[in-house]
Amino acid sequence: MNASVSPHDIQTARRSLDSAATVIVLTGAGISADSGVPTFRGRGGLWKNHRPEELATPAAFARDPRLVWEWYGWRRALVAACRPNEAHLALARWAADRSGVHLITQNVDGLHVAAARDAGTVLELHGSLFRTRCPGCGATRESRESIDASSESTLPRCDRCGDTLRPDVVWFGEPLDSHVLGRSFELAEQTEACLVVGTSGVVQPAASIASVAARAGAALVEVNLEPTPITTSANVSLRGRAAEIVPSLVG
Ligand code: BV8
Ligand code: ZN
Repeated sequence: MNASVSPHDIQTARRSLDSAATVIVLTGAGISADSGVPTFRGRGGLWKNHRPEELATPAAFARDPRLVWEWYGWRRALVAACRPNEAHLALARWAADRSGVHLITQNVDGLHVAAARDAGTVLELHGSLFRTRCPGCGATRESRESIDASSESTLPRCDRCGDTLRPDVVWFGEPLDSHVLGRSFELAEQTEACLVVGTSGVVQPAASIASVAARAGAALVEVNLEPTPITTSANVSLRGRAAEIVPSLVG
């Protein structure tokens, strides 16, 4: 364990999590950093000098579907070579071994699903890199093949209606799936503890899940390399890498 995390803080955090009948775990890109997945706002967050907020939008896809698919194809290939790390695995074991643990992720890398005993227990707020959706007929399907973004004519097409498919992720300016979001806030209202791992707490409405839980009286434990807007509401904020700290908190 790195020096900046005191054993006392770990014990305080463990006590809050173990004594809670229900715990929600909200994760962001930071939990996957130790698997080699670049975060959004960290050093690796840029791609060919494009910021995620520029490319992860309906307008960008309408303007240049080839460029957007080039970015998602690059991310899909990169993430396909990544494996769940000790933080994903410890949370999966914890959710399987005790009742009342609910995993809510902002990530689209599928690593929590890959680690989970029961994939259905993971709420993916922003969709998945490995699913496509058809703007024309709404068909969604699992999709892990590599993307040929060399021209618009080689982009993935719907086998039902022929429209150009899009990644089944939530872009900026798009609403989140109402069931997933509604279930997440319902859990946040009633949970006794909330563990927040590796998110900058910038993207809404996801980041509000933590503040709703804290306002509803939940004990809030944060794991991050740096302070975030969530830190001020946390009972304990542990400074360090998720893959190092999370296994010492759960199970
Ligand atoms: C909505 C999928 C309404 C795509 C993502 C102005 C204009 C337009 C919109 C807005 C606006 N102001 C606010 C908004 C709303 C907007 C928003 O929040 N914008 C932000 C930028 C201010 N939100 C939306 O648009 C949402 N939709 O509001 O719709 C609506 C309602 C009805 C009808 C119509 C519309 C949709 C937001 C979803 C966007 N999609 N992803 C894709 O991935 O390509 S968000 C994207 O950011 C990822 O999902 C990512 O997970 C998420 C959040 O980022 P983080 O996960 O926190 O990652 P980040 O890199 O920021 O931070 C990493 C953290 O980890 C850091 O703190 C770092 O210190 C830490 N860390 C790093 N390494 C480690 C670590 N911690 C521990 N261990 C380590 N090793
Ligand atoms: Zn279609």
